[in-house]
Amino acid sequence: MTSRVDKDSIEIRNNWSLKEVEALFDLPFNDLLFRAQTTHRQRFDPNAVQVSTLLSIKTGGCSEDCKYCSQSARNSSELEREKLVEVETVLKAAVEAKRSGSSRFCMGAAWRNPKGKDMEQLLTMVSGVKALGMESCMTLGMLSHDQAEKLKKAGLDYYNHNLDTSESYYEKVVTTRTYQDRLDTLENVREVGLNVCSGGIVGMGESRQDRAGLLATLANLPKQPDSVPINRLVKVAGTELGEMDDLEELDPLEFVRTIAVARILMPISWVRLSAGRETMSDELQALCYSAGANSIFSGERLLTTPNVEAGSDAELFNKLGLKVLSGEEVVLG
Ligand code: SAM
Ligand code: DTB
Ligand code: SF4
Repeated sequence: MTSRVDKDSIEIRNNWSLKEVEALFDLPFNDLLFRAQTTHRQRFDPNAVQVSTLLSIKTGGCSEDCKYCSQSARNSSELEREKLVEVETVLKAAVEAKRSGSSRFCMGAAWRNPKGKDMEQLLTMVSGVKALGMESCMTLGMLSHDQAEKLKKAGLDYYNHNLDTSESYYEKVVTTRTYQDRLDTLENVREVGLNVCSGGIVGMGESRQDRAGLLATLANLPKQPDSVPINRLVKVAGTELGEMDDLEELDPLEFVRTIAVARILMPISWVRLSAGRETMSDELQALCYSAGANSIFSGERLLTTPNVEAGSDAELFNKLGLKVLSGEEVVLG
């Protein structure tokens, strides 16, 4: 299958060539934004944003060598290693997230993959969040088919597993698991009927062609991810990328182009402005919303790094006339 038409007659293609995607990146900025906005309005209310909250349920001491990550045991960041947190603590945080307007609660663990002994506790977290009437998401590293099935049965809605970058740039960023390992996890997640959340990081020194490659791979998956987080690298002291003095922040307009191309390629996916918002101006975020981003992480913390200050999203949403979608309004494509 190379393309399908969804219930609203929106064409969803999974045969994007790298050249076609690069050509989108190369469009004059206004033409690119016009196309992204036109696509966005086919399916979504352009003035509405879905909000998720993140909680780190197992912090630090990770065996993997992701060069951006504060939680890798192989870097020299100051992060304290912690155990898997208690279910009660997780549910308290979920109640608070719901009260502050989040429709999805995302739990992240610094693991290569979950161990058998942790599964019971994870499944109880999922059913607890579900009972609160929130959507649940987990990101626990690589997942077997059997683990994915158990999480699905417990009521998990989404699984987040990022491709991070293009296949060719990948080895510069992670060596302890392959690109194919990541694709295999996405397949296991998809096969059991969990919604897929998958995106990547930009600003790691990759080229425009790599950004195009990442987005083409995501769009060409057998089913496009339901959510696509686009992270801008947060330079964390002690990590390899954080210590690279000559690594400059990605040009803000190139970041907007990346959002716009993601929107055009994946017309019915939630495109999430993820890590890196702390250092984005209101103007840059506003451009991202008009390029088709329609989801964010709220709260003052991501997993281990700061997010935006309390109240600043509400203030910006007010200025832009954006509304936060309630759980009932968040419908899948
Ligand atoms: N350990 C699991 C894994 O790697 O799949 C889940 C947690 S991991 C922190 C989730 C994602 O956060 C990564 O795949 C990466 O895309 C993003 N991320 C981590 N550190 C980041 C940073 N410093 N800047 C931007 N994004 C980051
Ligand atoms: C994703 O793509 N971004 C979130 C979520 N999925 C789990 C994580 C961002 C982490 C940023 C660095 C930190 O706070 O440790
Ligand atoms: Fe571990 Fe995930 Fe961080 Fe990689 S991104 S070091 S797998 S926590």
